[in-house]
Amino acid sequence: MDNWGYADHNGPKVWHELFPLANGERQSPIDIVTKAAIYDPSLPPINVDYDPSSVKLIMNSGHTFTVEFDDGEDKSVIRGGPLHGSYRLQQFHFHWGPCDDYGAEHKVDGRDYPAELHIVHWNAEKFSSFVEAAQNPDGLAVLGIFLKIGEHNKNLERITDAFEKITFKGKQSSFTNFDPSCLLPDCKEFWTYPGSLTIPPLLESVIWILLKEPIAVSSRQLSQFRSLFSTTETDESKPCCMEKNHRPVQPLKGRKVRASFL
Ligand code: B30
Ligand code: ZN
Repeated sequence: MDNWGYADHNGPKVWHELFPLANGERQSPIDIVTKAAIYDPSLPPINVDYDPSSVKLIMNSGHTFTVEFDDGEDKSVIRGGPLHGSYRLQQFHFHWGPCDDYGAEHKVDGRDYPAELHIVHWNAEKFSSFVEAAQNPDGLAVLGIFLKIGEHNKNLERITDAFEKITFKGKQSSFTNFDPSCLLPDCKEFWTYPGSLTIPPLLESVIWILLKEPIAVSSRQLSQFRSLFSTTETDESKPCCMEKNHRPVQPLKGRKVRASFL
């Protein structure tokens, strides 16, 4: 395997060759079996407190695009749910597939959604950097939101309008005044379970919080995601689009999924 990716020769099936954690005990994503989830009435509601001035830039990482935040102080945080204390917002990104039938990472009762938003936070009360947090079992909290096909999503326009500046891998562009809570659904009911990063190095440090209610985006908006390049502007190899970037579901291995709702 050269660099990891999502093609046959470097995709999720062979990640374990370089990242043995791929076969670990708390890997993500998973299929949420709703009947097996345990209702936990002691789970507080999720509380997001984001400052739109903390956003810094949008960039093409070659495997997705990320919108990144200034995480040098507690400007934007998430609290509540399964979390002890506050977790600081670092970035958000999406996963999608080659068509509108699948592309999310988590499933619900075997059902596929076409894409999934991940809002990534780290525990700055216990750890001094994202990198340190990512090496600890309670270091990261990722809020996951399913996307379904429906009406055009106005709140995504700021993001897709920036794509012309980040067409190729490695490109970045400044991004200002954006509050990702505008991308959340009205209902904040969630499932939660202990898992991992869904890309190498697949570290087992993520407390997953998955909202039950999806948000709607248009089919055209998802095709804009697929138009980004996973290659650099000057790549020797042939130009490639990011047509898919989702990891398949992984074994539960005895973990319990909790639900905030009955
Ligand atoms: S996920 O939500 O489990 N898909 C990272 C954060 C969350 C997830 C996956 C990865 C992460 O921060 N990775 C290390 C940082 N990245 C930069 C980035 O966010 O774009 C370095 C890298 O991998 O090259 Cu990708
Ligand atoms: Zn992700």
